[in-house]
Amino acid sequence: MSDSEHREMWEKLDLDLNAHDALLEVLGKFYGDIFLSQDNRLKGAEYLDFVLSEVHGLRIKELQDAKSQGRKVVGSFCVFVPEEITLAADAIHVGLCAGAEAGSDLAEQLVPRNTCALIKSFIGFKLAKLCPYIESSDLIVGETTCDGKKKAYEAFNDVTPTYVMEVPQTKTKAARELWRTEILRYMAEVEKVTGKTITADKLKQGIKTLNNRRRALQRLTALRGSDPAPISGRDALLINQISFYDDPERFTAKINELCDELEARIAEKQGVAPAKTPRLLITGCPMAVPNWKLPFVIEGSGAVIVGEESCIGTRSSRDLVDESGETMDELIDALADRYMKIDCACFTPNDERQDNIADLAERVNADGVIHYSLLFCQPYSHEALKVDRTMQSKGIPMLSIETDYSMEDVEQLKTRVEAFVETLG
Ligand code: BJ8
Repeated sequence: MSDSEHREMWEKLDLDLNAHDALLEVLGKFYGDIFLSQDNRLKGAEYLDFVLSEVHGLRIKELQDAKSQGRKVVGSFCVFVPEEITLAADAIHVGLCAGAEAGSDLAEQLVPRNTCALIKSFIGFKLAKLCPYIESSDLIVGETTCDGKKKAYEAFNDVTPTYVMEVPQTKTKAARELWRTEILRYMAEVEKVTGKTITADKLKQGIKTLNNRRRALQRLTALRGSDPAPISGRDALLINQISFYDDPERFTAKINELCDELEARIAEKQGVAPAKTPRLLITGCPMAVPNWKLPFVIEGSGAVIVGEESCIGTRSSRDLVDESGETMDELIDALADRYMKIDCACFTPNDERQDNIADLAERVNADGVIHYSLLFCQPYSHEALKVDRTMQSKGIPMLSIETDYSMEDVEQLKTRVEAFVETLG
């Protein structure tokens, strides 16, 4: 696509072209410094570079082309929204979580200052007219997870209609029933927006497509257990981030190719850092595009990241949906069961997350854990204390970090992370 075609498309989406140009310029520079500067990158990273370079270009064009053929676009903010239902209605599902500070000052007109950066970011991107994904969405789906998001969707609904799913806060039988009902309610909404009837066959196909995407990501997670680490944490995070934007079938094929390359690397004992480099697992809040600050700091401090226990990480790929059901009832049950396994810190109690982190730390051979909470995120800040105790009991050192999207604390973070990495050496 030429520059003028890009601009014409963005103009039609009513983006603020000047602000959008400035955003893309900063992002391009960031991307170069953080990703393209890496040594020993995989050949498969060309796919990542291409998708990111076209994240506001060709991918948006694909969405517009699909819309002109009558397909709908659904945008969501949380891994609780069952994408299988969206696919079963032949719609396209994209993640809307934003990981940049742009527009945050505008967001503070709608939500309090002491709201986490992730929430301010998605509101800010809408108010500042910066996000072509929000502008392409025919249905925007929120969810009742943390209090910050719940209240933010009320305010957001005044700006753009937002459909909200009720996510339970416990894992009781009654909570599971509520969630099953919510899946059916979402299905009815998607059918209304798309004008399509979701059949059991279509749903089963959607489940298979997304399970295959999860399997490719599970394969990647397993390969990262090797020493030397065959892929950087930055590139692995980028893969997880792209999984929320790109076409699921194309993504799965590309990540499986990349995993083939990783296997060959592992067989030759090659890696992105020498064997015995301190290996860190990141756990906590999701890191939405382009939130790459902490991984950049960590991997610039002599460590390599070998796993991400977060929604933009193993939480979204760990559990598959049972594919054996044939009837609509069986398939909806399978979806309800799978989604109720998500161990978001918004649940109480949420003990399975402790076990899942310990299990992942063991599988990827982590020497240490960095718990990452966004400032003002109550659920994850609370659980950081618990994760620390769990890690202590396993003899795995942990560093707890609270930060936001600003670059002001980068030097301070570097000092803390370097000191932590030294203790692991
Ligand atoms: S399932 S983690 S994607 S809710 S950082 S907005 S929790 S104050 S993002 Fe999440 Fe779904 Fe849970 Fe995953 Fe609130 Fe915390 Fe902000 Fe957060």
